[in-house]
Amino acid sequence: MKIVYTPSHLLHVPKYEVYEGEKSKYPEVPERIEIIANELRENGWKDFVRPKNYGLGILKRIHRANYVKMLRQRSRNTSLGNQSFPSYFTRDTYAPITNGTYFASKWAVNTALFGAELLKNGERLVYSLCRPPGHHAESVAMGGYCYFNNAAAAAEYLSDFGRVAILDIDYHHGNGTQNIFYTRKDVLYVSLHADPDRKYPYVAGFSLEEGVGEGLGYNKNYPLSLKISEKKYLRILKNAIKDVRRFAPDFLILSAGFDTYKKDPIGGFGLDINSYMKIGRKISRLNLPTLIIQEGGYYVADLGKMAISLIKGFERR
Ligand code: Q9C
Ligand code: ZN
Repeated sequence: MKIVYTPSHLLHVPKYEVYEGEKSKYPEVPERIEIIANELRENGWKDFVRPKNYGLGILKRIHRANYVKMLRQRSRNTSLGNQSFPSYFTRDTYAPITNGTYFASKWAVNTALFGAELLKNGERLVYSLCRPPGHHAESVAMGGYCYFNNAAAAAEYLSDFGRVAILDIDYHHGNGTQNIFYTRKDVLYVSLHADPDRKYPYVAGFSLEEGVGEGLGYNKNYPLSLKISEKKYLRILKNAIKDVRRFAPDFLILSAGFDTYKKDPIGGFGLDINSYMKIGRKISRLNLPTLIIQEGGYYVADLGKMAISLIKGFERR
């Protein structure tokens, strides 16, 4: 398995998020990716590759040009050590812009695109260590620690070469990814996530959201109870996997968030480290070229263990 990694994400370090008007510690920290990368390396996964630069072509197929330009300019105009929030272009107060945000976000997209190109060229399993995460980023809006939608960029790239399914197992619904592909039938979006009636992003992720126009039937949401057990989770995952199989895609993109872990400070279903191996194994039985895109996960100390568990599930069939 190839692992796509770049240190560019280290330049994106927001100081705080704003919650109900109060500042609080920013959970989406650089250590998240560093821990995963280090533990993979120490445990024998040594095939690390650096992404190349893909420019703005694919990015502008999923985000509007003025949004991309806004993030570039705003990042440049935010001095080191400061952060700001754009008014029109955000959904919430969880995605502050720092000086390095545009740079890091663009390279997170390059990290996803490099993984996508590897799949196109015949790789069976690739892990793109994207940071910042992407699945909350919509065409013209950042939010939920996300700026550019990495998984959507990879899907857009691969959609030129075949049918693409995105399976999103982050704790939160990927409103951005859903939104970007909502009218399309060549990219399937399937998500398991905490019930949006109770959890972020609150306004999307309900089961009645099934796509629109040509895209009707190509969007599937599984909102879950906040205290769901591993057993029940795996049962619903099985249904999601069936949706993917029925679609018969050429490529699978797995939006992988580890905030479903029972100790996660933001999310937390009844899942343990070992659950990710079971999840990986089930998904691997689809036998599809698969690109794993890193999304959330905030119990930093155990992120490496969760990543290794997931990959073991994929590699031992
Ligand atoms: N502290 C991802 O996992 N909720 N984003 C903040 C108040 C925002 C999560 C709650 C959650 C965003 C990629
Ligand atoms: Zn999440």
